[in-house]
Amino acid sequence: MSDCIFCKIVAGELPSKKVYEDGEILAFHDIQPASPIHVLIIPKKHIASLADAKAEDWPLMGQMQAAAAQIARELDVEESGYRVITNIGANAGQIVHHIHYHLMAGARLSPLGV
Ligand code: IU
Repeated sequence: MSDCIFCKIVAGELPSKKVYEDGEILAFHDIQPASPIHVLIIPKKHIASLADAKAEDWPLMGQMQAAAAQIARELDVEESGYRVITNIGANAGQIVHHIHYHLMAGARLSPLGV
């Protein structure tokens, strides 16, 4: 999508601090980290949110989760623990409408909730 900021990052039109890349997936440090380690894992394909993923996209969603686990190992937070979440829609606070998993680690994270 031409006006999507994450598609521009995928295309190399905007910079990112890359931590992982393969044919379908890109992961980079969040520009405004909410935890000491805060990485975003995105598909190169534009999908607005988990709610917009089609049956054909489920393998890709699995690949993103596998990438999250691999990145956590590489960043050495597997043992201390980490969180992988995706926000969907307004109530969850989704700002960027290109699906992304947040990988958060490096400190004791606050409980999920309101
Ligand atoms: P959200 O789940 O849509 O709320 O998360 C969007 C995240 O994308 C948020 O943590 C932003 O700091 C982050 N981000 C970024 O890393 N680079 C950008 O250019 C923009 C947002 I816009």
